[in-house]
Amino acid sequence: MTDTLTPVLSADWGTDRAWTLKAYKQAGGYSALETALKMAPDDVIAMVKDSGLRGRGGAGFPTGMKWSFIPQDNPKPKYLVVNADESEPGTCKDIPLMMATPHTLIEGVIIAAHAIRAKTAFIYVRGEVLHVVRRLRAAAREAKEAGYLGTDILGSGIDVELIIHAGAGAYICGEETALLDSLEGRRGQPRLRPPFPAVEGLYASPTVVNNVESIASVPSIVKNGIDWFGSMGTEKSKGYTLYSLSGHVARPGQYEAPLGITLRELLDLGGGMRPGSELKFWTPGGSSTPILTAEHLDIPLDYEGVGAAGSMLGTKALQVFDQTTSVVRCVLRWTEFYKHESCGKCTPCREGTWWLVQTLQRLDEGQGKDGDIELLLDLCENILGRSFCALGDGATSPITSAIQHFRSEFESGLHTPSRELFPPAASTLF
Ligand code: L3W
Ligand code: SF4
Repeated sequence: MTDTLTPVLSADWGTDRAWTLKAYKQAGGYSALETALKMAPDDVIAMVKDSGLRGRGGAGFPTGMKWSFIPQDNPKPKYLVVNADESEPGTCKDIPLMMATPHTLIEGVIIAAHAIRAKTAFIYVRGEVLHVVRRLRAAAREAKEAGYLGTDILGSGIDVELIIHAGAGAYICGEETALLDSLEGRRGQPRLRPPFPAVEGLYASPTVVNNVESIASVPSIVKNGIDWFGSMGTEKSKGYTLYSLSGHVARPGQYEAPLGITLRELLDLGGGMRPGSELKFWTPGGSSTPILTAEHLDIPLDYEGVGAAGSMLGTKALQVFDQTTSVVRCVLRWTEFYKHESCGKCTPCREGTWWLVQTLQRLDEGQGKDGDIELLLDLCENILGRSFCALGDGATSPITSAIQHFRSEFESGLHTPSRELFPPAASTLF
């Protein structure tokens, strides 16, 4: 099955000192930039649009289309902001990418900035990962000294300054408008959309916000062409992508494979479930996407296939759980995370996540009250679609889907603690 892997972004992760400019150039790095700088900005946008590249941060929005929304008749400066605030539970693809080959991202940044005519670009990095900030800053220095950043890049007359910004460690700052508030020096809280950032973003100027993996995918498209990119993946979800496989699997880690691969195939690549483990439930994209079960092992991992199964592809963070895992406890852990990370701006999420945790705690302790399952569903109904941003909606996904697939475990919470049904000693995760 190993021929199913399509290492592109991860191709050089094992190379000696892959993060240096020297190693990157030896692997053909920055040749795509040279090509792109000779292209008209609109032609770069058209190429990315025609490639079918979709945002890799969770929503799958077409990247080239987002770039084309930047109003070029607006006299304000244009900005490119890379969302490197990777915090979705289970998601661990952008950080390894930035650590292993930061120049892939920087090359993508310069090409994207050229396309949207931005002279200033930012990479907003999750605050907890200072090692990533240092690595990116060192790579940006190298790139600048080599003439890839700054003024008159490679004699093209094009200028791009890159600023690496460290956040302060809040999950909500991965929401694009909260990220922009934070970058402007304010407390990170989501803004009302529309206007979308493409029209009114950083400093009320047109701004493209893209995920690390989306921008890092651009050089390979410029270098190898759209037919090459489209030869992988499915009709509507083209290309390859990084899947983060974790949990009760034999070899957790990053697997770069085409969109549309199934979990069964990915598990084969990851050595299968751990000895003695049977698949009980899994999430396709972090904890904000509804959980799926063993029934869904053969759905294509693309935006359409996962959507049709009642979930979302999200960040492609596949967390796999076996029969020793208590669904109630797992969902409680995720909900505690959302309660902690709720920014507090809107009532349904701020108050609702608090109530969800209280109720789930009772069920986890085997002290649930009659009507607690209905209470959970009612709370979720009042959060979903009534919250200001996707965090509130995401908090409801694991709960409603878990009740749908494992209602009897929640019913057991009316009298039996999870730890008795699923002794922690038997599980290697909780
Ligand atoms: C201009 C329009 N731009 C949409 C842009 C919009 C954004 C992109 C997608 O949430 C999901 C969320 C998490 N004119 C536009 C337009 N845009 N219409 O397109 O927008 P949207 O609203 O569909 O999604 P989003 O707000 O970007 C992302 C889910 O991902 N998720 C969490 C991810 C967390 C991380 C992390 O920790 N790093 O990635 C996991 O599933 O729940 O549903 O740029 O401006 N008419
Ligand atoms: Fe803040 Fe939650 Fe409301 Fe989003 S849904 S604005 S995180 S309180």
